[in-house]
Amino acid sequence: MASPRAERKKPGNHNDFVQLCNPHVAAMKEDVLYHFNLSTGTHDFPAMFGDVKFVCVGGSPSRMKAFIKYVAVELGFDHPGADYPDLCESTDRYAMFKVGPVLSVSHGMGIPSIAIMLHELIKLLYHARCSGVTLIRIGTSGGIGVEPGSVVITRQAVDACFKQEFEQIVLGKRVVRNTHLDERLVQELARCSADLGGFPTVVGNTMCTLDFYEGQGRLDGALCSYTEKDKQRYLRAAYEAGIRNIEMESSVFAAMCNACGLPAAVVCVTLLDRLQGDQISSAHEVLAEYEQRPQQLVGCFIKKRLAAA
Ligand code: R2B
Ligand code: URA
Repeated sequence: MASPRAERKKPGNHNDFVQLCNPHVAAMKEDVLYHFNLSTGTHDFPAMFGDVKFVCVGGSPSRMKAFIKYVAVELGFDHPGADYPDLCESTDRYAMFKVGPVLSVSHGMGIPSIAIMLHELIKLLYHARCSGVTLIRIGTSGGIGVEPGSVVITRQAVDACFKQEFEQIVLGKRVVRNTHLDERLVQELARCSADLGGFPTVVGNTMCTLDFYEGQGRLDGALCSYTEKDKQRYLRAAYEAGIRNIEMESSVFAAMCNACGLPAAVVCVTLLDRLQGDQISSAHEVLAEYEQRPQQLVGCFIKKRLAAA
């Protein structure tokens, strides 16, 4: 097994400039961030993004636009009717919005989609000479043994075998990266949840899978190779391993942020309890309200951090 060299920089602090784990980029005359439709040759990254301190990422473009609108009002940067242009013009691969020190970026579904976005996002922060940046993924998930609508703050991102690692094939070899997340952020976010009240929040492990259906032990996909009993056994073993929710991006998010020394956190709401079923069938308004919960928690966190700065 190949081990990544020179990774796992010390955790960032507020004077840390964003660094890459790739010596080749510094030597490039121009860097085209293809999926953002942004380039160092055509855009002034330090002017556009140099003041970014908080980057929030989430699956859907509309949710990330709603987040920037919410946070702009919450932090007193703007009025409720303000609109925000998508900074990734002429591409719909990802969407990006900014207000003050907060950047909000969509990443699509699954590990490959978020990984591509994160390569370009971390390079963007590096080219912009950003320092003291915190990254938070806000999203949805399936809960295990928790009330639907609960927010899970991830302590450890684990794979489908409950291991705290992210494996990728690089040049034909297995590379395994650590999925360490920042414990201080976990505690800060948990305190925000206590301050906010209003919805249940738990700190627990998050399982990251490659698929929504069989990969998460669902019985309702187009394929299913196991029984209800097998599914229950697996999900209960996951619960015993401290896993409280399942989603599809946390492991590579944690691994990439960790390798680049960026403090990172994952905050996901649970849409259902997977011990009780597989289908997400709650009313649209119920799900829409659930989806606002991670936004509220992270809005509160940013507000407190800015007040303390
Ligand atoms: C949560 O929800 C999506 C699947 O519905 C996926 O992106 C995830 O992690
Ligand atoms: N997202 C997931 O990945 N799984 C769920 O069950 C719900 C949302």
